[in-house]
This record gives sequence, structure tokens and C-alpha cells, in this order.
Amino acid sequence: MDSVRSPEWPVPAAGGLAANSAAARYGTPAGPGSAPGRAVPPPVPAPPAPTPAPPPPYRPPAGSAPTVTGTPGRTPPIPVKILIAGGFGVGKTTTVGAISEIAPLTTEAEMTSAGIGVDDPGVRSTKTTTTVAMDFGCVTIDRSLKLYLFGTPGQARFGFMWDDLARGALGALVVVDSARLDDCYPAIDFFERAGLPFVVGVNAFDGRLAHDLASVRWALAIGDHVPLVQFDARERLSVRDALLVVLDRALERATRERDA
Ligand SMILES: Nc1nc2c(ncn2[C@@H]2O[C@H](COP(=O)(O)OP(=O)(O)OP(=O)(O)O)[C@@H](O)[C@H]2O)c(=O)[nH]1
Ligand SMILES: [Mg+2]
Repeated sequence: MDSVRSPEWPVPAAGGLAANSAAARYGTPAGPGSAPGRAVPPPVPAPPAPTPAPPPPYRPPAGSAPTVTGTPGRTPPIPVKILIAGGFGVGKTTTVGAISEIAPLTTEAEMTSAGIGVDDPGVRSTKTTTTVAMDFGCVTIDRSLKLYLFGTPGQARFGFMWDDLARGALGALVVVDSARLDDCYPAIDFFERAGLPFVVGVNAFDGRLAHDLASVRWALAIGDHVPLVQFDARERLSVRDALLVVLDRALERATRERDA
């Protein structure tokens, strides 16, 4: 039978097998002892080369203090943690998404029939998902301040997460739906007890309130010292204004504590 041979098969170089040996490939000096099957005496180590002097330590050019961002002379903005809290389906995830300058991190899960009778987003709602852990977004207010926004889950059964999410926060925006005030008590209670500066933001679904602000304050027993604002969770500028009130409140608290 004729043998089959690939026409592209490389022709052995002159020297036959030796040309394809480990020595030829990897550079081991080929000598009489390098024949296959023969033990090769270890090569005599070359005398160590003199160690080069270590490079001089790095010194930044005069007048350019290195910063975290690497931009000379520019200090990074101060990070401030703000909580976006509130009852079930009041618009917390919408609030974070409306203002975040990064694609917000969300943990939405489909609402299933198991939640019927437990999770009631109201008759007007077209809501099909719910937050099962947290929302996260951020927004730079100016060169000196950057807000990191943490949205809480709204369902009562995830209430145990609020303590962890609130740790290190400077303030909170408690979102309220004026048509479902009974879902909003626990959030107000939480922040009253936590002693964290907070602002209540009534999300005007479709621009309308079911009750005016004074009635909301009365119904939720919100103290006079707590700012109450109306905003639209879908509007970036409206959310920004509400967050600025939270910052004001946090600053006021910090100043009071410093002066005390
Ligand atoms: N028309 C109108 N719909 C809104 C507004 N804010 C939120 N929604 C809708 O209301 C539903 C609930 O909003 P979400 O932002 O998911 O509410 P949430 O508070 O994060 O809900 P949970 O995390 O499940 O507690 C969604 O279908 C939103 O599209 C608003 O201002 N107007
Ligand atoms: Mg949510």
C-alpha cells in the first residue's frame, strides 16, 4: 500500500533528528553527552554576574502632590452615603434610577402569585417586580461631594436588612406614597428610632397627591423638625432637590453636634 504523506510536512533540516532535539530547540549546549539516553553532567555554573546597583527611589516632581485619582492638585470628592428608604412600591428604585450617573445596581425579582394579599402595590400600580436586596447608584453633587445612594427593599419581610444598609449613612430620604400612607409608618418609625437625619419625600405619582402635605404630616405623625417635601421619583431634577434637603439636614445635624 502506498504511504500517505502530507505535502506540507516540513523537510528535516540538515543534521536530521539533532536539528529537532531539545538542545536545538531550547538552547542546551549540544555536546557529545547530549545524545538521547545518555546522562548529561550538570553544566558548570557560570560565575555570578555582578549585581547591578538598585535604581534610585521614585521622587515625584516638585510641586505635584500625588492624589488618589492621580490628578495633580485635585482632591477626590468626599463620599457620602444616603439611604433611599420607604414602604413597598413607593418609588425607591425609580428614585435611585432617575438620578444615578452610573447604571444603577438593582436587585429586582418578579412578583409572583405567592405575594398576592401580602404585597399590595395599590390598584393603580403596574408594578411586576420588587427589590429583594438593595438598589445602588451614585451622583456627584460638585467637585467636593459625591453621594452614594442605597435603596432599601420595601417589603416588611426584608426589614432585617435596614440596620445593615443604614450603617455609615449620613441621612435618608424616606419616600412616601400619599395614596397608601399605612405602608409608610414603619419607615418613619425606623428613622425616628435610628436617630438618623431624614427627610420625608412624598412621591407625587402622576403629579397628584391623594392628600396635601399638611394632612400627610398629620396622618404619619411626622415631627415639625422633619422636612416634608413633594417630589417626582421619575424626574432627575426633582430627586436632586429632595436629596439636597437631605444633605442640608445632615449638615445641620453635623454642625449642631460639633458645636455641642
Ligand atoms: N406614574 C408613576 N409611577 C411611578 C412613579 N414612581 C414609581 N412609579 C412606578 O411605581 C412602581 C413602583 O416603583 P419602584 O421604584 O419599583 O418602587 P419601590 O419602592 O422600589 O418598590 P419595592 O422595592 O418593591 O418596595 C413602578 O412600576 C414604577 O414605574 C411616579 O412618580 N409616577
Ligand atoms: Mg425597589
